[in-house]
Amino acid sequence: MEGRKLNCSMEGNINESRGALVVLEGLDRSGKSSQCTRLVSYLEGQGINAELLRFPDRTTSVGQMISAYLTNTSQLDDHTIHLLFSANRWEKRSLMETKLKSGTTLIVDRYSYSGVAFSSAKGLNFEWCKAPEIGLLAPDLVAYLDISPEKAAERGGYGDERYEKLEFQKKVAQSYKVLHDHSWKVVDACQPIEDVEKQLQEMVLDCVTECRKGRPLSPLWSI
Ligand code: DGP
Repeated sequence: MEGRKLNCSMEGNINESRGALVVLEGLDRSGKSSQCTRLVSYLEGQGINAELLRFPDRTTSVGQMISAYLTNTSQLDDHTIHLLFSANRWEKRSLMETKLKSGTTLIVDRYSYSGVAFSSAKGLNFEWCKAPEIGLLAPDLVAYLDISPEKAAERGGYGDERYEKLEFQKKVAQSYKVLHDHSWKVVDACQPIEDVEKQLQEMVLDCVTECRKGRPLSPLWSI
């Protein structure tokens, strides 16, 4: 996927078996969170060590600032909150690398792509949005749960958080279109939940097999 060049901390990892870094992306209400939970249970049932991570991780002190912003309890400049979301991923980077190298597959609910899609939807420069994400771990698989903003909005409605508005989600959908590349696996999120689940299981199993063979870890968006 992104940047095949290895940085120093990742060298020595070539051909060593490891867990897979799998990211699920999509609009709010696309079904990501349920599918992430189901995937972890499925993998565990197959005897594969797997853990669920989600970004933002609201349990850290940075995450609590993000949560206050999302729930409209605090106001922050768009650039500032962008960097906080990124910092929230950076604070987990080394733990993620350790887990992957120890053979644990990570199923991640949102990652840097959300960072760029949501902030650029507010009008921030695309390349500026990508910059703080450079050097995080590149996912082995990005699965995009594809649903139109209108259909997503019909799914039980949005909550009260800052970005859960149809007009804004339309802009996020546009940003995801610009951001996505040929390596992403696009899954039709309007299918029955079990069909989405089955497709994800197949692609994740393939990915886990590849990583067990020793696919090297690489940095995201390396320059
Ligand atoms: P979630 O917990 O997945 O519902 O995410 C909370 C909200 O934050 C959701 O509307 C998507 C948005 N979001 C997630 N990651 C980022 C990010 O890195 N940057 C920005 N600006 N928004 C994000």
